[in-house]
Amino acid sequence: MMINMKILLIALPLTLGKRYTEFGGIQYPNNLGYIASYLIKHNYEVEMWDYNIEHFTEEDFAERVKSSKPDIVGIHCKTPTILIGEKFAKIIKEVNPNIKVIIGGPHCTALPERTLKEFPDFDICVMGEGEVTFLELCNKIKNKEPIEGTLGISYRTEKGVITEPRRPLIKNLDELPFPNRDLIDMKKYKVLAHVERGIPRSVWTAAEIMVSRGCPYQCIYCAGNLNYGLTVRFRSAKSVIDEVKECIEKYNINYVNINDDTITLKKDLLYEICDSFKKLKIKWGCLSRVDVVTKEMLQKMVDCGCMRINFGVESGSQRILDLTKKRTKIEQIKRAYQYAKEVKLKIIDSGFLIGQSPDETLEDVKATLKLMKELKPTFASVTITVPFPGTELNKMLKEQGYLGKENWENFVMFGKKPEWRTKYFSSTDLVKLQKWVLRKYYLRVSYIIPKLLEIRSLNEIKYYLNVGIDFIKNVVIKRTSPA
Ligand code: B12
Repeated sequence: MMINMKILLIALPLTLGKRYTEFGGIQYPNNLGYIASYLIKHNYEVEMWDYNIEHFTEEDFAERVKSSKPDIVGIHCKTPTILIGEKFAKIIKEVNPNIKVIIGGPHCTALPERTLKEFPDFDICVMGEGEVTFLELCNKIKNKEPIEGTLGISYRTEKGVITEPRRPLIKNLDELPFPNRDLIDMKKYKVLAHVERGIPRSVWTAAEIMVSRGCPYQCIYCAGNLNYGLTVRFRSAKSVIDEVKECIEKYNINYVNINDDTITLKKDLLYEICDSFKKLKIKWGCLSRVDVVTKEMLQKMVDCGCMRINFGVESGSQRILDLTKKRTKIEQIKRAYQYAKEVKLKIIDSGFLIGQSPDETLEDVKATLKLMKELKPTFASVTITVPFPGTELNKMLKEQGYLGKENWENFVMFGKKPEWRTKYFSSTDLVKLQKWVLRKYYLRVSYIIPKLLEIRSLNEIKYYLNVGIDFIKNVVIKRTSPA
């Protein structure tokens, strides 16, 4: 006889009970969406809650778990949400200690044993790609079989924590069902400011899509490749387009947000996807490195509806780009921006980092600001580089004695005081520099006036007003003492 088991999947917010600032993004949790689809395909009953879009109290949560009656709860935890994960797990165990709490995501992938030792209410950590491992775990738990030998997990035994070898990666990503988007009402994401900067949810109904998994680069601060390694696996254009068509039909989306580290790595695939986007008349945006784009490529993208690109520039100092193994040149950065402007890409968003190398000096930060002003991106995010577990930066700061307490909730890119320092900057300096660079970039007539002139609708006015207010609250007023 088939025993039905219920699986509950939970996405966590960065701060309990607090609203996000308007300049951070929230997206449908595709990671859990993928796991949900895979489980449903194998006949499990799945429920999914995203606490980024729902307000709740601890009592509400306990009540909800009581009435949902899951057998297994899977929680996605990043480093700064791991403490909230433990809080949730504790409540779950208080409701019913027999519910298995399984966590996944980049934090426990980097530190499986330590996570289980630090947080007593997690039963099992899943490392890396989760679909197959989680299904195998559910099957074993359902059949009351031992979980020993399950690849890609870490778990407690009487003899201590055991970590099994990592599971080989899924060879053909097209075999995975599309992430489930029915378990949470997609409309609920409309309450949030934007999909990404410049794409207000009041104007755009978006779906996030992943075309590939993995990144061949090894920037010292990035935790991205812990999951999928350095080999990039791509889906076929057909699979991607079928998913987009499904999103248009079912959710009436008019924007696709491609979340890959660098979709521009594979030109043929990109062009095939571009052609289909054009036929579907869908607008879209993506991330890219500066060294892989050509003018012809950007032109093609714009012709096929691309209205936003996010370049990870990181620094205006070649010395720092080299030290952090970014493998880009300042000249390539300038060229990519020149091309993007020539082809009239509507939104050029850009990431810049502070404290990305222990050796960064004030001169390097000034070079970053100088480059920002020269490139004039539509938006510039300036974040404090977080030494996430498993990254080379984490190792370097630790070895050099610059990493203080590891209070994980403070491992965020903005809004908290870092628990680390670099050779030349204290943690307070890092925050001051971040805000200084942001103010110097945004609070200029030459930035503000053209931006105001671009606004075309009431919804856009509302959006930019909210973003502006948040900027003033967080960057201008709270100059030196972050929340
Ligand atoms: C898209 C993205 C976002 C989106 C959406 C994130 C989301 N829905 O979770 C947005 C913009 C909202 C976002 C926000 C943040 N992000 Co982000 N994000 C990414 C990005 C670019 C891709 C992630 C993705 O969608 N991958 C595709 C899915 C399919 O893969 P996946 O997430 O890895 O999930 C698989 C496995 O990890 C595993 N798995 C994951 N969860 C679970 C849970 C269970 C139970 C199981 C069994 C398995 C499992 O199975 C999944 C399927 O195989 C990555 C970079 C990267 N290359 O990974 C950074 C990344 C994940 N983000 C990062 C960070 C730090 C953040 C923020 C904390 C930033 C901040 N504000 O300070 C916030 C946190 C928001 C939150 N509440 O969690 C870090 C995480 C590092 C770390 N150790 O924590 C990364 C790695 C980038 C980096 N800096 O190195 N992010």
